[in-house]
Amino acid sequence: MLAIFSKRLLEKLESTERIVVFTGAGISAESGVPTFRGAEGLWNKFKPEELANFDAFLQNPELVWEWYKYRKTVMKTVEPNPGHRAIAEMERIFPSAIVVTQNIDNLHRRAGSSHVFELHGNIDRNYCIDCGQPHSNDEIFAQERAPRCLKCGGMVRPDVVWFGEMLPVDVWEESVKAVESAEIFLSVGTSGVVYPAASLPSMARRAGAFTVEINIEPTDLSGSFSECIPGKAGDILPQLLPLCPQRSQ
Ligand code: BJW
Ligand code: ZN
Repeated sequence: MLAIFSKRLLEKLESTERIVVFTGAGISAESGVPTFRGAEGLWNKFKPEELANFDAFLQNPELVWEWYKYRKTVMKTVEPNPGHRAIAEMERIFPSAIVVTQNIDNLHRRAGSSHVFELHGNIDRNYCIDCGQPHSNDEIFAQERAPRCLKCGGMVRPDVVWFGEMLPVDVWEESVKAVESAEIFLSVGTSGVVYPAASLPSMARRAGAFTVEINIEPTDLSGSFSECIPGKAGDILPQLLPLCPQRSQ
């Protein structure tokens, strides 16, 4: 579908150096990674409170690991899509472009983005909750049941951020710094319901950024953006790219 971009956005792009792209599960939907919420969301089938918090993990590690092993397997088979690639391309136009993502799927890095802040961890990493020993996915998959630490026998968990857990402090602080100095802030494919990540768009706007939401449907946060562009990330972003300054010269 042909996207129409506002004059205001195109003018902003002409004069901008600092751009932050904030992403959620929607950017990876077109790669075949299920989103969390919505009609096709993961949590129509699984309850978040059963799976994405530490107490649930302690009570039912087998169930939680079944879910994560399934998702690790899915993520091995998927590839970055045109949305991820367009964001990576932006680095050629805006060398200081930063991606702040809630996703744990590695697809931004695999698409070529080099400045990626992962707010909710990374599904490729695992660690022992007792001694901190990292464990590779091969070590995880070699164990049929919920994996145990090869060093101390403790429980191993995926290195992702569950409800009630702090985001990695350094990643959060760097993200806030980038967001507060952004001139353009693009929010792509997130429902904006999970905090503190969902506070970043309003933080950007308060600090003076021109903020844009790209989503297939309105979100709780839509009213707080400078403008909203309805549509799929993989459609909209590749159309926006050639309109960025250096590429049109
Ligand atoms: C497309 C598209 C296409 C589709 N193109 N678009 C009460 C009030 C306020 C806050 C709280 C509260 N009670 C608890 C809290 C805090 C809690 C929270 O926010 N809860 C709310 C749900 C109420 N937050 C936390 O606990 C966080 N930590 C924290 O606050 O620490 C401080 C603290 C410490 C101690 C005690 C208390 C507080 C941690 C949050 C961790 C979130 N973790 C997860 C799981 C990660 C691991 C894993 O993947 O397994 O992160 S939850 C899940 O949601 C995941 C995501 O990153 C996150 C956000 O989801 P996202 O990306 O927005 O996906 P969806 O599915 O929701 O949306 C997809 C969107 O894409 C939709 O809008 C579609 O329309 C769109 N879309 N296709 C464009 N092609
Ligand atoms: Zn251990």
